[in-house]
Amino acid sequence: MIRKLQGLALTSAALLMLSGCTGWQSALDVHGAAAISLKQLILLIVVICSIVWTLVMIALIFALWRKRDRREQASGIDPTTEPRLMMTVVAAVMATVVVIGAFTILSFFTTRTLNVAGKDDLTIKVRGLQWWWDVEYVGSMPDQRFETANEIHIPVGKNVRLQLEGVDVIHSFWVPSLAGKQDLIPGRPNELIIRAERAGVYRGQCAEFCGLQHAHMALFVIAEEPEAFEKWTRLQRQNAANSSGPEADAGQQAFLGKQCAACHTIRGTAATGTTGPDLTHVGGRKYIAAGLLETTRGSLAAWIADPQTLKPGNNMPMVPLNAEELRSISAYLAGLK
Ligand code: HEC
Ligand SMILES: [Cu+2]
Repeated sequence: MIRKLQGLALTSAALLMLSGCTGWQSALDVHGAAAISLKQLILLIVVICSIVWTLVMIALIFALWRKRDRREQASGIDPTTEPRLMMTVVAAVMATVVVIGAFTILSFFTTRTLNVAGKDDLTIKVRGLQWWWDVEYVGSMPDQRFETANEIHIPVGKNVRLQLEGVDVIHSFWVPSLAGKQDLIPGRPNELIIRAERAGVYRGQCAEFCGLQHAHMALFVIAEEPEAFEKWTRLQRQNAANSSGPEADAGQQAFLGKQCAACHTIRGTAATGTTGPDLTHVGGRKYIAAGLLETTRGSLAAWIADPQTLKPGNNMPMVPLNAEELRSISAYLAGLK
């Protein structure tokens, strides 16, 4: 009975671990150029190391076996086998040097393919803050510039240069299906080129412990066909939608009248704060609070009513609102598509 239970526990633990290898956030489920070459490298290293391990184990068992056969012979080293022993040791040392040398060369060339000196089609600035991602599309003209948060749209098959910088502490940008990790360090800009080979939503996560809500610092890369991407950028460049209806109007008034506007920007209104995410098109994003909640009118209301219970320690204070204000503000923000 206990055996059975142990077996069951082991199997389910193994399955649980393996289930981490697929899905929208896995270094083994790859859809980006960099992630593909990293996966090839790691598979190659695992296969070669497995072969080496098996050979060593066979040699060890063989040696133990022979020793048992000869235990009766009291003699020490047999002079006839000594040269052979020497040869074996030299061969093993050489094989080790060759394998490690090959790994070094392969890693070097793989790292070169991740080179940020390559050509890019689009540049995006990504700033890491406790505990969300500020995303700025730079563009060649000032009117092409816009900001969003926690969600990066990119066109499929294009090289996208990410300029990464930490604002408060060190964070790390990691979207396992697309590329390796890159740190965001205050005062020292880093770069990373990502390219998605297939349309889809890829989840990423801050990969450097950055404080209390480090685990709630997710981001999403949405790779789209070029037309869909163009459509999205055109929409993002626009100012916030004119509030539709009396409830949203009241919501806008309440938003601008409270502290919200001191921390958040809604382009096209008097709200120009920069401490928190740009909310110009917040209703069109899949998630709020860096992957914590799916964006719905209800989750917006829950967040605004009490951000400190949902994400303790985050930098948005609880702003006292009456029920009417809470209702209208969440209606207004949900409508900002
Ligand atoms: C002191 C600055 C500050 C004030 C005041 C403030 N916020 Fe925030 N807000 C933030 C920060 C910082 C975040 C990001 C929190 C996180 O994800 O860790 C945030 C996140 C949000 C989000 C989620 C956005 C997203 O895309 O993730 C919404 C919606 C929001 N705030 C609405 C409001 C409203 C409405 C008010 C006024 C009632 C308000 N905020 C007041 C700083 C502030
Ligand atoms: Cu972080």
